[in-house]
Amino acid sequence: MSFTVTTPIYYVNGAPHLGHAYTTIAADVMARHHRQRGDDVFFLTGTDEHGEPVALAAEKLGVTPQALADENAERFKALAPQLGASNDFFIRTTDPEHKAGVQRLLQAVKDNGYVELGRYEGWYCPRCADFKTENEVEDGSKCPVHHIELTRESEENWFFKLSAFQARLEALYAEQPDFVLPPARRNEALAFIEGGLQDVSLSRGAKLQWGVQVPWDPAHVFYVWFDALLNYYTALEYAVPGEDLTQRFWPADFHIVGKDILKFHCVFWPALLMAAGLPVPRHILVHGYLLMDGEKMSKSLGNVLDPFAIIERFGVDSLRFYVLRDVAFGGDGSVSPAAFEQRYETELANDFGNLASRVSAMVVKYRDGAVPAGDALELREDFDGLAGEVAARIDRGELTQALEAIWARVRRLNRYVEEQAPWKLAKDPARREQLDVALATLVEGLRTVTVLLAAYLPATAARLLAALGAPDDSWAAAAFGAGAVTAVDRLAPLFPKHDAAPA
Ligand code: ME8
Repeated sequence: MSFTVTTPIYYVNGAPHLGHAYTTIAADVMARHHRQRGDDVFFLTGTDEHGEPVALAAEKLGVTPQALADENAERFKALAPQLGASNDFFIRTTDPEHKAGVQRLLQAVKDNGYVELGRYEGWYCPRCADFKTENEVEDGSKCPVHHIELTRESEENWFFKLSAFQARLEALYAEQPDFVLPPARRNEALAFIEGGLQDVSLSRGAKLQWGVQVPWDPAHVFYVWFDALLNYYTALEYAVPGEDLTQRFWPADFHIVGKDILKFHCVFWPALLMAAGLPVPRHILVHGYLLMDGEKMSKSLGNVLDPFAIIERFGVDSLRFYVLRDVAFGGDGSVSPAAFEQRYETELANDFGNLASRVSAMVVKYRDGAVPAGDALELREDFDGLAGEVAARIDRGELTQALEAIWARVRRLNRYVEEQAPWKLAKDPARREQLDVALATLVEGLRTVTVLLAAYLPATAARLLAALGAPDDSWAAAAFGAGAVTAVDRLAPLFPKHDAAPA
């Protein structure tokens, strides 16, 4: 089976922050999970380089948009490996192949009869690059995302006939009830559609030159959102030189996006694909905001928390874990250095790290590192169906719930240590067999949760599985009882304690 997952392509008007890292981490968990299942995976991320958000930021800095794009695209490109992200390609919308693809696909949309000339009159947010409808406006004339005064635009434009897709979009939502996930976001998107669709600007005229030229009207560039959305498709045409991956990887399985760009992905995007005669994606997975002091982090608000500082001090896996654990994926949630530290100490260092250290130390102490053989294992019923549940939850975009299902077993294993008290069993020669069973159960339980956690904590899982001599992290190996660890060494702490709060 093939599996395609994408992040939004990020604007290069500023540096990457935790909000961007969040979506990239979520997409990476899905990509890694599907590789574990043996799927043929394509994971795409990249940068959105045209339009007003970038042109205005460059103007402010006194540099050309291209220079700003070149500088910041490098920073976003470097972010992916720093997050442990296993993306297969990094697209930049200034790539000549992408630009040619945009021109070809939008020409097809026009040839199919879905483009006409019109005049736009209304509100516009230059930071969102979004033409706001009256009911999207805050306090009469402000952007609900950036809280800045919107501009009043009146411009002759090419329009995309979005209104022609009202019925087809309603049918799509009826036939594919999980097209948008989670269900609350689906209802929001559907309500927008049912509220009545208006045609939308497809191009910008004289006011903006930084974009992909409209082939049938060279004085215009395409409105940045149409250029940007098409990245998900054009990337497949040139990610591998000389090969067209569209047959293999289109339609995408999951586009993961923040709720700020729901309208573009859940409404414009499927309509645009229909207009171009292309299949629509299987799912749009919409998550909420990471909040600091109750406000969405964003480059333009300037209240950013630096993911790099956390990675440097605590390791990348702890950041991946924290953001997917502390905020239920889909909803909004506050993040803070104090909450990070709390999760790190109590869950990574204590629940999981200590479990691994204790189990390995006990096998070394009581059995000279040899794991008792035989398949007399306890806790089978606690692990029964777990891998299936985790996979099913990830397939519904429930990344936090899947992680919680695994973590419940980490806690179960810790309780089992207390129940069994191997240090007492070891003192009683008559209970030698029970000690064997307890140690074998703990090693197998530890191995199983580690395989299940590999998509979330890839570096830690690889290290731990290697130390257990059981590097197989395929989904078959995620079944309790599937492994055969024969020996363990004493492990160094997986998540060392830190004294001071993170920067
Ligand atoms: O919108 N909490 O780019 P962008 C959670 N170029 N996620 C956040 C976040 C926060 N505080 N801040 C940002 C654009 N994000 C367009 C997208 S796609 C064809 C074009 C994440 O740089 C989240 O995924 O403003 C959000 O949707 C995205 O970054 C916006 O990034």
